Amino acid sequence: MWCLVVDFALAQQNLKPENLEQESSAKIDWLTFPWSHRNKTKKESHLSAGLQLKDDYGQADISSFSGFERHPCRRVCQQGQSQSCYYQLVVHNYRRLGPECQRCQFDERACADERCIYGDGVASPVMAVNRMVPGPAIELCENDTVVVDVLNYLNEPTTMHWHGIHMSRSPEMDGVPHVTQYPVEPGEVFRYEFLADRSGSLWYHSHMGWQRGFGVAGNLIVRQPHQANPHARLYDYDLVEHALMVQDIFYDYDIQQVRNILINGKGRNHLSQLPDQDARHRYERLRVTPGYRYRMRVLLNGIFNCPVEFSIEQHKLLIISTDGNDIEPVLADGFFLTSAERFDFVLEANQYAKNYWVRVRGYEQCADRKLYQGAVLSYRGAARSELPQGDILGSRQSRDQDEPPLFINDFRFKPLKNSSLTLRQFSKDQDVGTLSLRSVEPVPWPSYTKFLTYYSSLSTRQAPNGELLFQIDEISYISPGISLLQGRHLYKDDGYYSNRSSLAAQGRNCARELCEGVHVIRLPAYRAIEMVVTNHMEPTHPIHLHGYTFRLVGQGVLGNQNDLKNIRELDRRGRLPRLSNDYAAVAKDTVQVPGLGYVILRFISDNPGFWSYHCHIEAHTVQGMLAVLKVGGDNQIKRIPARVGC
Ligand SMILES: *[C@@H]1O[C@H](CO)[C@@H](O)[C@H](O)[C@H]1NC(C)=O
Ligand SMILES: *[C@@H]1O[C@H](CO)[C@@H](O)[C@H](O)[C@H]1NC(C)=O
Ligand SMILES: *[C@@H]1O[C@H](CO)[C@@H](O)[C@H](O)[C@H]1NC(C)=O
Ligand SMILES: [Cu+2]
Repeated sequence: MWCLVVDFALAQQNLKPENLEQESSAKIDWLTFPWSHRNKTKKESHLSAGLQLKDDYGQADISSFSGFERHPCRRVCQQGQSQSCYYQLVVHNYRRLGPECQRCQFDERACADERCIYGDGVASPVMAVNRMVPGPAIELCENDTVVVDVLNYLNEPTTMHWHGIHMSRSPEMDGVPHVTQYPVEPGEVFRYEFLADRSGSLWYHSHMGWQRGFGVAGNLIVRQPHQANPHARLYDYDLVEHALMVQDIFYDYDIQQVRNILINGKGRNHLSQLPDQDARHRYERLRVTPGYRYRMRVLLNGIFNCPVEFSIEQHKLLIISTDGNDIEPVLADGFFLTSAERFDFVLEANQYAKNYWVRVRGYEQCADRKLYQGAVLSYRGAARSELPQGDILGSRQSRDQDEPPLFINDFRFKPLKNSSLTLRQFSKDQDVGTLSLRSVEPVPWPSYTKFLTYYSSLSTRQAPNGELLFQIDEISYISPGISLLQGRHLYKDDGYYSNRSSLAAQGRNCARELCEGVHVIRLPAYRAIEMVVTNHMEPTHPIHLHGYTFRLVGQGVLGNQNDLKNIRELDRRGRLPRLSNDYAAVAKDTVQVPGLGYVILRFISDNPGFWSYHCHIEAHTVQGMLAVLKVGGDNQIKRIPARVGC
């Protein structure tokens, strides 16, 4: 039973929305519930007495709205000791700088207690998970069975995607509305049940509309037993407090404008003229003890076209993993992230024991607004509440003054100087491209493998009403009325799907006219697939593929826009070089397609199902930059009971 309709009586009993009403009195209209009990009058004293959440909730209820710090699945992972792990995620409307933040404004220590989402100190509606933005981190071990009840307290439908999990046994748990499931309506619970089929720094987020931008996202950390972890010896601690979610945010409902970047939901107020070191800002703090090495995880929950650069004052970062996939370590000064990308690094606390800035600088749309953000790396022994000296950004300097700084995954691609592309060494004067990273895990195919290549493109088109639509293969995605996976016996593919070839067969010229539809690309199952994705636009697009981890074997700039139309021909002429040896090609689930450039991805299509393939900039996904890969025939895809709705 995948789609549960909530037993309302039970849900109300367990979650006691009446209790929530106590602090969401009529004047707080942002905490609304589909089954709102607004007319129930509660004692006003609760409000004036401040927010005594702990008193107001019974023991059982606190767990419904808590983080998972004491969850039994948070443990040292051991071979063959997988567990079944249950979580409740309540997705609800909430507010940054809401009334529960009264004490936090004056006392930093009070902020966490009362589930205050302080943010940057600018009041704005958000969508929270268990009263948190970002939502609570889930920590698991590889092979655990995960059961998550997502309770939709919003007044709009939702779904949850488990970014990085392959869902190889449960394609119906991928969380894409009208692709792998029906949306979870307000007041409904949906039970996600899946195997943690790989390890790494993963995350969960809503796949519906702008909900990820409103805050519905959290870390999903899947660890391995010590013996299975190739980098285990490189660090002493792997703490969830050192997992950072960076997010670019909007204010109110103005989804047109990026207004700030936050780190774990906190940071300096960009609107204020206060200096970075002003004690009124609330920064995330990472505590370390001198002499130890810490694994840290950074993820960009990117909403706009806002790549970020990450570094830590006076420290080198030993980068060991990207998108949850271990790489041969690279010692760098920092790295860039585009939306949904992750890097894990080891920080050695080997500097003078004081406070240092963790620096995040925004580019593109974020640079237009000069957005940047900080967090504090705080050594034990340094003044606990003090802030580092100086400005957050300072200069982009290597710790080693004589050497130029080394940054990884820069989105500002320069056309390749050497088309033979055997550049595996990290030259000292050059930042390291993603393609130069090497996986510790060899590719799962032999070197003589022949790949089936699919050419795909990213572009924009103006709709007749002036709206700017984003496209894949010159088609803007339109969500179908049924869910593709569940409903696939209810329709005939050939009439229902649109793709480049089907539209061409209908005599449509998508290069000239606006093409929209349920964009489904068919790929055979259990084949070696290569996708060549070209970008006809100047900005970078981070492309994410569901259901698979792919290997990156080509990435670069082509420059000439007109040429991109003949991409197949260019490829034949060798203008799209691939790694000469893909043995250690870096494994990722999201990769940036450089502006006016291309990427080449390879994977074995051993996971039949309907897998979304889309740009991870929320604004672009919403405007049509999504397609679905239907991998395998109907008989190869797991049988899911057809339901027209839940
Ligand atoms: C998880 O399962 C896979 C496949 O059965 C196995 O190779 C791996 O060792 C398991 N990991 C753990 C931590 O038990
Ligand atoms: C460019 O590639 C050639 C091999 O085709 C190699 O000999 C040369 O050293 C490369 N140049 C650079 C700058 O790496
Ligand atoms: C395009 O869609 C048509 C109609 O559903 C289908 O027959 C064809 O296989 C699709 N082509 C590709 C490349 O996905
Ligand atoms: Cu995009």
